[in-house]
Amino acid sequence: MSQTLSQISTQTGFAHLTDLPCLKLVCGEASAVISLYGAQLLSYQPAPGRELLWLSPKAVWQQQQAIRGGVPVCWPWFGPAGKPFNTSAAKLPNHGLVRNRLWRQVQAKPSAQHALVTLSIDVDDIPALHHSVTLNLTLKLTADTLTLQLDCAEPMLQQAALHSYFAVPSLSDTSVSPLPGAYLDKTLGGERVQSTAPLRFEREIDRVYPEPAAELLLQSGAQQLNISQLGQDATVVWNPWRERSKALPDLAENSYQQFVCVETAKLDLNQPAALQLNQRLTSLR
Ligand code: TA6
Repeated sequence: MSQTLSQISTQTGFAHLTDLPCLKLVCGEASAVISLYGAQLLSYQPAPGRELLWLSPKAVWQQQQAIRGGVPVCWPWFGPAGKPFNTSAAKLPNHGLVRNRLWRQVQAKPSAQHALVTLSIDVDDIPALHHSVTLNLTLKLTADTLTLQLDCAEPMLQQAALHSYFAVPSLSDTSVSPLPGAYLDKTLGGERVQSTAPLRFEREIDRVYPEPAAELLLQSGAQQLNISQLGQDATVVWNPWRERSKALPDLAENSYQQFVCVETAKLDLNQPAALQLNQRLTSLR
C-alpha cells in the first residue's frame, strides 16, 4: 500500500484576508486552510486548484466581524439569540459568540493517512451561565475526505451549526437532495411549508429542514459533492439572492450566484445535552 504524506503548517493571511492566523493541512493531493479566528475552515481543495468552498471577496475579519464564507461555526445559538440565551432583549450577535474570536490550537497531528487539527475556545460569557465552557473543532483531512467535528462536553442547552458556504459553478443548475417534504421557511417568518417541488435557487432561500437525511448530494453543473452529517436535527439551506445581498456589506452584488449554504445544524433546545456535530465532505466529481 502506498503511503500518503500529510503536513500541517502555519500561515499568516489567506486570499485577501491579510494577517489572519491560519493552519494549512495537506494530505496527498488534498489541502485545507483553517483560520484560528472563528475556527473557520476557509478552503478545501480535494486536488490542487479544485476549490469546493466559497469565500466572499469582500469578507473581512478586522473590527470583530465574522468572515463571510468557508465554514463559520455557529454556537451556542443559531440565528438571532432567543430564549434561553436572551431574556432581556440584549443586542447579542447573530449565530452565537465564537465566529469572531480567536481559538487556540490544541492538537496538530500529521500522519501517514491524515492531517488532524483540533482548535478550542473557552467561552465564559454565555448569558445566564456562570462558568466557562469549552468548545472544540476537529478537522481531519484525508486524501479523499474532509471531516469537521464540533464537540462540547457540557450538558447544557445549546444550538450549533456548521454553516458551510459551498462554491457552485452554476446556481441555476444546483440541487440538494434528498430533502424532507416539510420545512420552516425563514423568508415567511418561519412558516411551516409542505412541498414536494424540488428546491430551485431562483429567489431567496432560507429554509430549516427538520429530520434531515444523513447523506446529502450537492450537485452543481458537473460538480458533485457528498455531504455526510452526524448529530444534526436540521439541515439549513440558504442563498440570499439579489435583494437580501444588498443588505450585507460583505457580499458583492452578484456573489449570491456563486454559492449555496448547506448547513449541518443542531437546533433543539428542549433538553440540556452535550454536543457532537459532524459534517464530512467527499468530492465525487
Ligand atoms: O443560515 C441561514 C442564516 O441564518 C440566514 O438567515 C442568514 O441571515 C444567514 O444565516 C447569514 O447570517 P450572517 O449572520 O452570517 O449574516
